[in-house]
Amino acid sequence: KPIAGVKGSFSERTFIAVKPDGVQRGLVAKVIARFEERGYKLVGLKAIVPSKELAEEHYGDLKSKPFFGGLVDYMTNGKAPVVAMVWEGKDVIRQGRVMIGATNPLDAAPGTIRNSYCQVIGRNIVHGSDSFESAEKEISLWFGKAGELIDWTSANEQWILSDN
Ligand code: IDP
Ligand code: MG
Repeated sequence: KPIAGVKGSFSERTFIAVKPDGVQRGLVAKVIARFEERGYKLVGLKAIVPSKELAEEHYGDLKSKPFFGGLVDYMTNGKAPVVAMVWEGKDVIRQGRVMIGATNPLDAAPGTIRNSYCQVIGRNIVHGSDSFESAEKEISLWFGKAGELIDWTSANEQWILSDN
């Protein structure tokens, strides 16, 4: 099966990260709670100061942007780690983006993570994969080593995922 699970199925997976500003501000538990309480399943979690190479690859599509250097420094300077996670469940890639809210926190809808906890685009505390292809790339980049993702069965599954 693909590393991001099967698109559209209960096994779909997304990469979510609390960025260093979110960790520094003590918001890790708040972000985790949003996903946990919705019934998504945590299948990978670690605190990591990413290498420059990892951050540059992660944000590869933004390489030409004027803020790229600052973005990579902010992610990698070690003033706080990134808390990297993989969450699994129905439509979790798209839902994760909706729960996080718009890139610019001032445009983020009320109730979203960015609306609730931040003000500016350069310190928007959280990352989420924006497509199935991004999820595949990002999960393998951050959790590529064997054994870093855990397959497990939630005892709550039948209560969260049954349609009848
Ligand atoms: P996303 O995080 O909502 O997917 P992207 O456009 O992929 O947004 O940008 C990745 C990250 O780059 C943003 O979350 C933000 O941290 C940073 N970023 C994007 N645009 C700007 C900007 O104009 N100034 C500073 N940082 C930016
Ligand atoms: Mg993005």
